[in-house]
Amino acid sequence: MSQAHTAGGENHNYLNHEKGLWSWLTTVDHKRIGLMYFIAIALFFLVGGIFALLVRFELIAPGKTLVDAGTYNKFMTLHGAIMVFMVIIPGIPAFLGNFFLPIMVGAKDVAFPRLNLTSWYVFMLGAILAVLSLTMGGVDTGWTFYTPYSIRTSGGVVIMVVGAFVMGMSSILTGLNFIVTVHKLRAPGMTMMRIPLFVWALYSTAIIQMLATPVLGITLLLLIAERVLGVGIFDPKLGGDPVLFQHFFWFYSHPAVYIMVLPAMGVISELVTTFSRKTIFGYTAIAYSSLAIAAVSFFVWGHHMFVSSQSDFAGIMFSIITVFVGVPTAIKVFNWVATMYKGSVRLDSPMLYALGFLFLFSIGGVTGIMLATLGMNVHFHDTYFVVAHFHYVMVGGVLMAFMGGIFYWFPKMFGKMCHEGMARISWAFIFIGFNVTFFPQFILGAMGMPRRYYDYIPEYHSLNQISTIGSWIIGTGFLIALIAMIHALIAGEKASKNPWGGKTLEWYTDGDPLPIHENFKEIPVITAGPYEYR
Ligand code: HEM
Ligand SMILES: [Cu+2]
Repeated sequence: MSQAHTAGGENHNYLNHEKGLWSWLTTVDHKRIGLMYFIAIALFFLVGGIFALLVRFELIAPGKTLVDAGTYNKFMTLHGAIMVFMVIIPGIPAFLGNFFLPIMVGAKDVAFPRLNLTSWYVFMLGAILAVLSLTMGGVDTGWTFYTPYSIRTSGGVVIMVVGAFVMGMSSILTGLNFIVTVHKLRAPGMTMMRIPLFVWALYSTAIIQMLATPVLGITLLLLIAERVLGVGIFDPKLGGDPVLFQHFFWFYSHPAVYIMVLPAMGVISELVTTFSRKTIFGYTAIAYSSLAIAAVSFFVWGHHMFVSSQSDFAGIMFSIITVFVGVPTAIKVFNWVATMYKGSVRLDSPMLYALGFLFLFSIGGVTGIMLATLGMNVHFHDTYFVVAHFHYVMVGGVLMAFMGGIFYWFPKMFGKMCHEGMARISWAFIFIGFNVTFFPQFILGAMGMPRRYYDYIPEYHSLNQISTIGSWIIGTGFLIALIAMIHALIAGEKASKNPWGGKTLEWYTDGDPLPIHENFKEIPVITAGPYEYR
């Protein structure tokens, strides 16, 4: 790429160097593929969000409000499956990771650009299959597909499970691409201890994606074999063991929660340094704690099965090991807070989202420790306490970081600034709405309200009402964020090359403000660590 400007004098960048829909559908540019994931994931988030609002609306009062119990179960399953497999798991890595990981290590693209495009198509295929289950009578098992119910119930279980399997393949391919890119395409001088912490986080995530996802794949195939061919693996009626399914499922799905949260932590490391104007505190500790979390995450799955006939000894061991996951996590939180300490903290919208993450994720983490404590789990298991816990980590944590990351990198991706006022208002609605929705669920859970139920006793009415009203406030917040982004694309102020004063390589690409097709005219030579503020 020898020219920075095309003949017309127009700024030459990755968005305009080729035009037309076909050029997008066949692109191997990691930046464009990242944006294609963004569009798909935003759409799925809208669908998953609508089902969430429907579920919450049904629960505004005891008895029937909107739909019957069978339909409620299908809405709830679709909400969970879409949010987990189609939004939170792919979200940060496939979109922000694809766009920024190569740039941040000083590469022109990922290691296997065509495989990267293939991953997008595989993901879309899986997602479409999963949603098609709606036309085949829906799925009412919950997103965990527990046996033996999932073997026996009618509806589109098979097609949704095939969809999840196919999306898993996509996840593995993306992980593979990231690992090879980090090892093989770092710019000269970019040692492993100089890669940005977002890259460390994606790298650790990719290891989990590659090691854990095949286990889910096998489990789902066995489930299909049993449903379609009657092979007796999980259903006791056929001579199988239903608890085996839970072991298989959580052997993937607990590490999967770190596929969700490690990238979010990576985003937070970037935001906290940039908006504190200070070199990150404890770079090495944060980098290694990501690897530590990835490793320990494989040994704690049994904390989902304390009351499923697991032996007492296994329960005690899983309880102890789970509490240890809190250590590397706490190390990160400590380092972020230490970075802010005596920094010159600026509360721009991405940083507000980062602080939202810190606050809400900590609540999610500490209630996780409570759930991991054997004696408490017996009371809290399968109650709304668990629902509140995982929403605090997945929405209050991961989604907050995702939003912060989008607002942070928006000017680099689109060359336009979002209206700061609108972005902050969206944050306020989401933050307040989130707590109004989910805090009451801790209380409901402690009072004994079971999760996944369509109906409840009158004693739970008022807290459920509050929770449903909260869901409307969050919905409004995301709508405002969407409007802020569309407004920025149409009428936003032109961004400068580095509006927040970031120090990592993506702020120093060639092209102004958008990166050129190949990111850098000449591959940069790195002489210092990623966050050198003086
Ligand atoms: C880091 C991000 C985390 C995410 C995304 C996450 C997500 C989840 C999800 C989705 C569930 C419910 C599973 C279901 O549908 O049955 C769950 C339950 C649970 N989580 Fe987490 N979690 C996270 C962190 C933690 C931590 C740090 C701990 C403890 C140290 C923890 C302990 C538990 C326990 C014990 C349960 C089982 C509760 C029960 O069903 O009785 N989690 N989590
Ligand atoms: Cu778990």
